[in-house]
Amino acid sequence: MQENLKALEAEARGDIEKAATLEEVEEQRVRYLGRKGKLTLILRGMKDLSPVERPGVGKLANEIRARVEGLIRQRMSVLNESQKEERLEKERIDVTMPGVRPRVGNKHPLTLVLAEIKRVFMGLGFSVVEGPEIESDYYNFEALNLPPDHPARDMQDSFYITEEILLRTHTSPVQARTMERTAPNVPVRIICPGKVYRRDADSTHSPMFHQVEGLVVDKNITLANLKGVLTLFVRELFGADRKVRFRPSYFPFTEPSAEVDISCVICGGKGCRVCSHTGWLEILGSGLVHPRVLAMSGYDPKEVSGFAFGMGVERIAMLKYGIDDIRLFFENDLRFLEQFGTV
Ligand code: 2U9
Repeated sequence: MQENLKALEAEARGDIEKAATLEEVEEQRVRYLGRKGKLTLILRGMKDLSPVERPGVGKLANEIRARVEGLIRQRMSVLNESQKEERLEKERIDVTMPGVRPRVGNKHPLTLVLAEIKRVFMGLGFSVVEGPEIESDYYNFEALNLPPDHPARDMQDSFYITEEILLRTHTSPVQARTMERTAPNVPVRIICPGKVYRRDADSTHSPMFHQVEGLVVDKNITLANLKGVLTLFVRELFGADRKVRFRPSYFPFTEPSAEVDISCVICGGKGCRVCSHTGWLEILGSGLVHPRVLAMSGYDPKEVSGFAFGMGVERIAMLKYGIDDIRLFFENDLRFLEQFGTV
């Protein structure tokens, strides 16, 4: 029995030394020390030995098991070490190689123009307020003094969802809601940017476009305040040497009303194709808030007055960058988008 054990130890030693990989060492561990391993079976057979033999054989078998376990550990650590070298060799990188430059995007021209518009008005103390794109007939039309038979309410011009609910056709309902919330004696000084929707589509009209509208309500607001603020705004956006002209107009929500023109950005006022040979470009609508609109939102028109204005962001961007087709903003053609600076 003792001879058998010694022979088994020699056999295990040879097998373990021959193992060339960690997997092969594991195979040998199972072969000798596993649940049905050769040494395990011998240890398990001890109970059949005579009480005289048992202590000597048992001691030897346990010593051999400890030595075989040691051999296995040792072989594993040797192989581990040499395989680590191989692994590190495979992972070697050349840190002097040039890197892969990530593609950097740039802001959409409408985002750039909107940021510029906000910057000017925030500098003048205006707050930015946003509101829902799905509106009720009341806030989109009625609160703005557009009577039920007004042509702007036509199904042909607006996207109706139900008889009473539609996609807003301007951001004016945001101002109406703000006035209603703050009346009767809190001053208002806000701009309202956002998407608006009209049933219109050609090179200068898109069914969805962006507006910024503004509203100031306080004691003693006059046409002089309107002219001062809008002249400053226009010169900030288009340059200090732009001429500005206020031309009488009509909107249901303002009285009096005025459209704002700037000297043509292309020809400087001499007359060209872009300004239809007038020397002027229309960029804004404006006016003093109609007393009925103030009253409907809870203000007393005898106590306060206000001015309001509105502009199309696409139109401003087209004039600023010399873009001749509004659809370019929404086609996402990189050849177009990449021409505008990163910020
Ligand atoms: C309230 C009171 C008054 C908003 C105004 C304009 C003039 C205007 C157009 C410009 C080009 C719309 O995008 S566009 O087609 N807007 O001319 N908008 S005054 O007046 C208001 C709004 C809300 C409560």
